[in-house]
Amino acid sequence: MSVLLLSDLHLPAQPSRLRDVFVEFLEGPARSAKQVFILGDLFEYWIGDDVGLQVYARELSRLAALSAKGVAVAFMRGNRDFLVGDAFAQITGATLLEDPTRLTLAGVPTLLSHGDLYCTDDLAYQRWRRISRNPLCQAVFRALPRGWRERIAGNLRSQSASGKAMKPAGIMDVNEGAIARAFAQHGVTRIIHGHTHRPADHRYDGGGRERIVLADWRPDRMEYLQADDDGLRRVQLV
Ligand SMILES: [Mn+2]
Repeated sequence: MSVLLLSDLHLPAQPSRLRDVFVEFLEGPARSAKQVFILGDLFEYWIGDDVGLQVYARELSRLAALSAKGVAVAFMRGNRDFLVGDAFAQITGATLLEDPTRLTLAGVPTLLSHGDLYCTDDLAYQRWRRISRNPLCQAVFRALPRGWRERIAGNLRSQSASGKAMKPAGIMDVNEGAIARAFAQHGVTRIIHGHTHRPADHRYDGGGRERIVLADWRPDRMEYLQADDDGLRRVQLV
């Protein structure tokens, strides 16, 4: 029985091939897995459970069906869907994971994270992260009418897109010092994360430690990571 991991699908609110392939994944390979880990940014944005549960009703019903079948679904919030809340968990049967979470995966002590925590060179982003994760700020945002929240989310997305164009590419990647500290602090030999949209298998200490970066989904590449007794392998859906 395998464990499947994926992140950064960035499913839009509109109909999209990404959404169709995700549903096919839930009705296909996910059904024979033991566990499915979604490590953040499943959604392009999530402005509150009240709206998200409607917009993504089809995907959530398939997640619920998967849970009902006995597949353990775990969801970690990313920087786009950090407002995913208890109603999401209730309706899908998913467990909400803290970021980071340590576990033994395929026999290896492993740390799972969305990944943005370790992008410590991007000081402006880390400042935004602290504000956006503040419970009071979140409560104020959630209380706004839907139209306002959509406008704010839209503005943040375009700011983030223009900000990215201005920033040197390196600062949007993880900081290797922060990664080294995470290996040591959590006593793991493998870290699996997404967020950076730089899918790769990094090895350290002559292969003794590794950092697996999950692939973001785009029209020409949609994949998940499969972990079982034989190790890890990336599986292409598209
Ligand atoms: Mn992200």
